[in-house]
Amino acid sequence: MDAFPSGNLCPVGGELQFISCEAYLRYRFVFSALRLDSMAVFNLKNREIECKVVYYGPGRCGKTTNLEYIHKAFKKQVSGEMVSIDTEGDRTLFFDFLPMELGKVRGCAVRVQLFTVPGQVQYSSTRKVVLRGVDGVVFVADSLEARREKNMLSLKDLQQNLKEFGTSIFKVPLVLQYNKRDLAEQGLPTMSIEKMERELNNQLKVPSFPASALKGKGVGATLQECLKLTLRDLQKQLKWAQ
Ligand SMILES: Nc1nc2c(ncn2[C@@H]2O[C@H](COP(=O)(O)OP(=O)(O)O)[C@@H](O)[C@H]2O)c(=O)[nH]1
Ligand SMILES: [Mg+2]
Repeated sequence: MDAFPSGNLCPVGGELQFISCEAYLRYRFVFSALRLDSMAVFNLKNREIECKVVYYGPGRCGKTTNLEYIHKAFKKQVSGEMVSIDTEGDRTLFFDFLPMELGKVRGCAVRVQLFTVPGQVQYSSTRKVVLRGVDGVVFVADSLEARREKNMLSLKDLQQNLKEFGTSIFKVPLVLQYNKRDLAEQGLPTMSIEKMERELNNQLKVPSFPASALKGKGVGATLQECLKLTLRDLQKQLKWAQ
């Protein structure tokens, strides 16, 4: 993938498309941050670890809004600009990227890269590129009743993609976020937490959080839990704490 064609042609959702110069430059920058191997980068000598957390979920469920809030609210930990690669207004056609530094964990400097995937069904290959080498996943589900099926399809898609990478949705550090809880207050038809738990988390049984990313509610708690699980998993895999 390093050798994508020069000029403004970029592989968008598996197809080559023309994008603006600016979007192309941002694409190149973020692409260099995407890890294409299969594990967190661990520099034993400098005692540094760099891991990757991906926000997954159907289109328009609020993944970009989560990252935007994190960018604003966790200034101390955010170590660079949020880069959003999109070409059509507010819809993420590629992905968003936000780097963070968590400070030292058990003697190791921990850096985290947050990514979002484009949720729309047709961007399946972009989702796979972003998901490769993932260390932890936040699955954002939309509480709107009308998005019920889209949530389930997207969770299935995540399961399938992880399987293709030789891992499993039951093994990867994962948390669920039930987003847009505020819409119920506006009288819009939303699903109850119990229903979402039953439909999305019955087998997974992972931590889940109600949220309103637009208002920042539940965003920090979701990320914190995902980072906790991710770091615990990496500690086990890399044995860095011993
Ligand atoms: N009411 C409400 N709207 C939200 C919330 N989170 C996101 N949105 C809106 O939903 C739309 C899609 O959000 P976006 O973050 O772009 O979704 P993405 O496709 O998953 O990245 C935008 O108009 C957001 O403002 C929320 O918690 N409550
Ligand atoms: Mg987006």
